Amino acid sequence: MKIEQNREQVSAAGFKFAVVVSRWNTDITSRLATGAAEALSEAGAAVDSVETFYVPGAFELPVACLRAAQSGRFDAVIALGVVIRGDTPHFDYVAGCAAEGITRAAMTTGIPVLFGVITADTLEQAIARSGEKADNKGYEAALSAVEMAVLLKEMNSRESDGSRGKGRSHVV
Ligand code: INI
Repeated sequence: MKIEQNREQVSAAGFKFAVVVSRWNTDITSRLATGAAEALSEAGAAVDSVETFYVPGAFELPVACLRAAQSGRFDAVIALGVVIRGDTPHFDYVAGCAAEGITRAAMTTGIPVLFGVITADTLEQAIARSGEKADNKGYEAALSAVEMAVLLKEMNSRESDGSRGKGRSHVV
């Protein structure tokens, strides 16, 4: 059974975002950064509400994302990178550590840290996933960042309203 998921139109106005970009394979990651910026702008994020940080490679994304998430200055952090499979197990280490570390940054801080990292077998696949709009992993991750920022704000406000347990089964 296929479950259809329609993304709600949510506004990024009033939220702050950190975008952490890996410089490894800059041709691709700069396209991801452009896609993320486009999605945030379309969602209504102010230009000065987005800060961008650069790291050498995807392996370094987790510590920079953790720092951004810990700072208390951002409602969501967007990690962007590309890891392309070679003939060595390096791919598995870099991609695995990036995924695990990014997850841990979110789970230890409670701040959404979005996984805008392409893991591809070939450069061609990576190029295809750094195209326009929905074909751009940065664009997609940024839309998810906005959605998560809105969701957590809503969850926080319901909690402070004391509306827990009043029979609402889901938040959005
Ligand atoms: N970093 C990437 O972001 N993508 C890769 O494909 C990649 N490969 O294949 O090696 C890569 N390696 C560098 C790594 O992220 C670290 O920067 C480096 O190991 C220093 O810690």
